[in-house]
Amino acid sequence: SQPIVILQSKPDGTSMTDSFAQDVAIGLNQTPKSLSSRYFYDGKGSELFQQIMALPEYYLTSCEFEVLIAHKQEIVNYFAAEGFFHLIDLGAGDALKTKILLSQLQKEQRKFEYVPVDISGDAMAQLCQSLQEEMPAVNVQAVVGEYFQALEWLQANKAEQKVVLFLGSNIGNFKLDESLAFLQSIRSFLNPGDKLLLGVDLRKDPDTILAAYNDATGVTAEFNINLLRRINRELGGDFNINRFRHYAVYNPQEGVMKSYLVSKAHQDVYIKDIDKTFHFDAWEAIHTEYSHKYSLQQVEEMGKQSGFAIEQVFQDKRQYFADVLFTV
Ligand code: AVJ
Repeated sequence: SQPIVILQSKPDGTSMTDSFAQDVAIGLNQTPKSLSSRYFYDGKGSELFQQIMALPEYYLTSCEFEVLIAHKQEIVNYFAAEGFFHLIDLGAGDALKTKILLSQLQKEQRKFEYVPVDISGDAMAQLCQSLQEEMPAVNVQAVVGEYFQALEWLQANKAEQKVVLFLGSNIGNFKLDESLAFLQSIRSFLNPGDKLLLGVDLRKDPDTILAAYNDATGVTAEFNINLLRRINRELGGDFNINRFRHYAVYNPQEGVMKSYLVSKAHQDVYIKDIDKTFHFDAWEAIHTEYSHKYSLQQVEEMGKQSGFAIEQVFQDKRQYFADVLFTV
């Protein structure tokens, strides 16, 4: 069988490109304007995100590495004790962190299939190739698609034993009600004994959080602005990217980092594929991303409200980050 399944179309039959154009048209027509962070991850965006993960300011990745390396043995001990299971990795990306668990599972000669899911086809192709080279014995079934398509995959394989990974604080991109709905829908496709390992960024000094989204070298700014470049490339937009700037701000009461693209001048932008001109006032902002930070009580409560119980919490030494193991 092919190692990569590409789920290109949405349930209503429209393609991903159609929905990108549609979502951009809707988002830029709204007041206030917004674009979804799910569109950050084209080939260039995935590459930029890999650079972000290597930044000294972006503590999330090194903290989660620390957690997984320190606790890999204990973590995989909780995974489906007997028999074959599917390890479903939502938003796998380059899967550098997951590879820590994969090599531990391999070392213990556990029987499983690895199912990485990501919206970036480039990322999944690269991942399949690197796994083929580094861990040829691991069975891989990559899925290129959005989270809801991963949920369909879960539904189709409902009877199997499953461990779902949702690492890297990817859940932080959802609004709070969406994250609950998403966890509930994962839960509905799991059986007693199945697990969810959820990576969450914890609340901490606001300056530490702020710096992670305003790095000195400007990679995060480039990552945000790439969304406008992508609209230019794929939808025939004429954004002058020099006339927009990255702005990211943390709200310590809501525990959320909000990222924006701010128009530095009064300007009009034409997007050919939408055949529309969008007007920007000077200093008008497009909201592009939420990155939620949680308290452990909040995480426990989210789990409870979606039918999960905490089995164990794994943390780094500074307690910046947590990988929370939930069980059904
Ligand atoms: C991949 C969603 C976890 O929100 O921290 C990094 C993406 N945005 N820098 C995050 C991101 C800006 C990241 N997640």
